[in-house]
Amino acid sequence: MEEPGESGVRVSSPKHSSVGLEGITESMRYTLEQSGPVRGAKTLLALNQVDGFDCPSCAWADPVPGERKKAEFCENGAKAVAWEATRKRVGPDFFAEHSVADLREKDGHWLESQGRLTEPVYLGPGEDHFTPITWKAATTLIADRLRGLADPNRAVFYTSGRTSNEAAFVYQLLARRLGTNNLPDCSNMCHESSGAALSETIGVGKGVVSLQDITDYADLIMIVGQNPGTCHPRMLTALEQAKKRGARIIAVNPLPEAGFGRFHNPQTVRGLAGPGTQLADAYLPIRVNGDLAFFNTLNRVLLDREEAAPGTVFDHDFINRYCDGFEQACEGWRNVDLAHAAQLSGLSRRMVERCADEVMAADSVTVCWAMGLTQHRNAVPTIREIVNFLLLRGNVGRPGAGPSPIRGHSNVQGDRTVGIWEQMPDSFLDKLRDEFGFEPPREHGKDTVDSIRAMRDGEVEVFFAVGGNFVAATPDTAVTETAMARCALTVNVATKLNRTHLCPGTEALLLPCLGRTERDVQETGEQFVTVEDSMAMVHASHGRLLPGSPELRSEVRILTDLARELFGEDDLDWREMGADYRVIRRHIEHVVPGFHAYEERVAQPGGFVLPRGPHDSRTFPTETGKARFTVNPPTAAEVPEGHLLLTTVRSHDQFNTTVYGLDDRYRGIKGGRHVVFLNEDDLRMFGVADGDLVDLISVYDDGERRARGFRAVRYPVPRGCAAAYYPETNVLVPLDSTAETSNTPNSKSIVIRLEASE
Ligand SMILES: Nc1nc2c(c(=O)[nH]1)N[C@H]1C(S)=C(S)[C@@H](COP(=O)(O)OP(=O)(O)OC[C@H]3O[C@@H](n4cnc5c(=O)[nH]c(N)nc54)[C@H](O)[C@@H]3O)O[C@H]1N2
Ligand SMILES: Nc1nc2c(c(=O)[nH]1)N[C@H]1C(S)=C(S)[C@@H](COP(=O)(O)OP(=O)(O)OC[C@H]3O[C@@H](n4cnc5c(=O)[nH]c(N)nc54)[C@H](O)[C@@H]3O)O[C@H]1N2
Ligand SMILES: [Mo]
Repeated sequence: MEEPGESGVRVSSPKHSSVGLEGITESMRYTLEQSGPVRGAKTLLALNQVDGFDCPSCAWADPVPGERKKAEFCENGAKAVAWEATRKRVGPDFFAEHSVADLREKDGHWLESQGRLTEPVYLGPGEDHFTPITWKAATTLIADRLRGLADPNRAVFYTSGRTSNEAAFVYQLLARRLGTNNLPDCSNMCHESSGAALSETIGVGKGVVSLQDITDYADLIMIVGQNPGTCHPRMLTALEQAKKRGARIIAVNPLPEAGFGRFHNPQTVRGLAGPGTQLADAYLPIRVNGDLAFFNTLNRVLLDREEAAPGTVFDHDFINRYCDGFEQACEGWRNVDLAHAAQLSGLSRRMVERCADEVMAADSVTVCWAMGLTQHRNAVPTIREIVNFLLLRGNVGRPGAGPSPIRGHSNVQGDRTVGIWEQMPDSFLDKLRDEFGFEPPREHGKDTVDSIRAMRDGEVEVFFAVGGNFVAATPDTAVTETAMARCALTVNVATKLNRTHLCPGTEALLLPCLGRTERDVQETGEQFVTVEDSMAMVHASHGRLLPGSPELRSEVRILTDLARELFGEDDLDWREMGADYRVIRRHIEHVVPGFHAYEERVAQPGGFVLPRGPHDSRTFPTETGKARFTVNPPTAAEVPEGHLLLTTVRSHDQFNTTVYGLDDRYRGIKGGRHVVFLNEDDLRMFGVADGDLVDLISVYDDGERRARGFRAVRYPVPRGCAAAYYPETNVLVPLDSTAETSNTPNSKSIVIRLEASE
């Protein structure tokens, strides 16, 4: 692949502070470049406002209406919006000029920089250029192919988390009406492990903490395996608010991320001109995948203290009344080999004791986490152990306390809520049956990894994606690309061209859709959509800009038109749903708990919050009706002598597979992404100098995989650990290396060795 401008990576020291003036100038530069001054300003000012659109970047929650700033966005939100609002276009001339084979030589950054897709295009068997096709012909073709399947399970329907509640609901309805639960989504690679651990232990598969819990109440906020400075920048403002009222913050991360240091709030003069606010009070440089060992040790230390002075550490009233499994869990902690656990975590007993002091001094503790925890073999036990930690001191269901997985894509949580999941519970499927009068399939569908396996094995013929970049985001790139090519038909609904579109099946369709910033006008007038953020707030998003091309269709409309073609006009009220999104919201209201009076409540400024039993009333809808302690003995990935454990991270200049630029300002990297961060002593031991080019070779049961030409960068990562950027490193992640229970790819626990590049 061509890597423009990657020859000259420049490295400087990592930063110890975040945002400030550079954050503002960066977002302005990118906005002006992409959208120009007028379109740019118009979009930025509507971003995250009550009557504007929801930021298409991360899922961080918005402040209550009265407390929003004029500019309620961050540098990365601004980039995401400018990316969508760009004036550049990929029209029919583009595809006439470039063959698919030519385009495959380009990297993702180049592909997306070409601009917005403008009209539907088709690639026929054996052809090498996409050519224009009408919406009608495209829809008929897909319906024909789907109808022709011997079994509906020979189709998979992938969703990326930008899809609105309305489009997602219609999409899952279409798949289930067809007869399949094959609804893999990006969540399978993201917070699936959180969902699995939380459902089992507290009965709700998502976070149960509100924004106010963090800003106004938490005494101690632990940020584990999450990089808020880059991935959830508006969280820094919330953390600053918390700090100002005296909250303490502990960061647990193998990399000392800039967002843990001094925060220069771009919204205030003091933030820009003054010394800023130091966010983290303590930083624990944990080894990659050392978190289960760390939380086991922390819980054991708390147990020892409780046993030394009974009744002073644990919240026995809470434990007795609301929990089960406590005694077995204590037994588990007594059996922990502390010396071994310290080896796995890389954290000394003293560090853990100090952390326990902070915990005991706090009346309320919130634990926030993201991908640093979810993408390991033992991710689910790790998160269960965090729940144990919180339960011990009653830190669930009171102000400022609880587990808070910080979600990624802006509506990934909402998509799940309205049915995008290959294993929705029977209660949902029953409601769907009652609402629409057909029997939905009950057999669980395929998640992302199983979909790839099925495509590889010739068991799937149609791959349909609403958004995302499947082949770049998923593991084992070579395997996935070959698997995709085995499909008879691949359909991608997208805003911009990406690698996945260039891995066509025998036939392929690329269907351009409206983005969230754009006006969506249907038969009954202008529509809005709704989304749910990380804190379970549901609110409206109104597009403001003129569509990037008159041919663009909304995701909802593309799907309802397909359903009409597929099932006929006498089937469900597809036509009405496409013409008026209120009809879809009414269906959601009937099917999904918590959406009563949807239309009225979402019209309120700021929207409404979905019920969260554990948070609101200490109700735990688990199997036993109680919050559950579990036993999760410490484990970590085994790393043979001479090998390292590689974690894959996002740079400051990307949104998942979308690469905005080649810099990672906070980590001191400029002009390239093929870098690997290594500890000084490891460099010495392997005889590699800072600046050398190395190949990364992953080692797994089924053989080795290689990623070539990474510049070694001396960096303060713990010994035995390494970090490099995703998605370039996905070639190294074996398809079969996944987390227990959640089947999430282990993309943050990759055993590698280094070789000098040729
Ligand atoms: N700008 C921007 N914003 C984004 C995204 C983006 O790509 N760019 N992506 C969105 C999405 S979909 C998601 S899911 C989120 C992702 O948000 P994050 O999870 O914050 O993003 P990652 O870069 O994957 O970083 C994981 C963090 O965990 C640390 N880490 C790695 N391994 C371990 C480990 O074993 N233990 C611990 N304790 N820490 C570890 C890394 O050093 C890093 O700081 O962000 C969302 N927001
Ligand atoms: N090694 C490694 N792999 C990972 C991760 C990791 O940390 N390490 N993280 C995982 C995580 S957390 C996630 S969430 C996945 C992300 O996986 P995906 O969600 O599949 O990937 P994205 O890069 O977010 O998708 C970007 C594409 O979405 C399309 N798009 C953008 N906006 C819209 C829209 O409004 N509508 C439609 N229809 N299309 C749109 C554009 O064409 C763009 O190219 O990757 C996972 N893969
Ligand atoms: Mo994600």
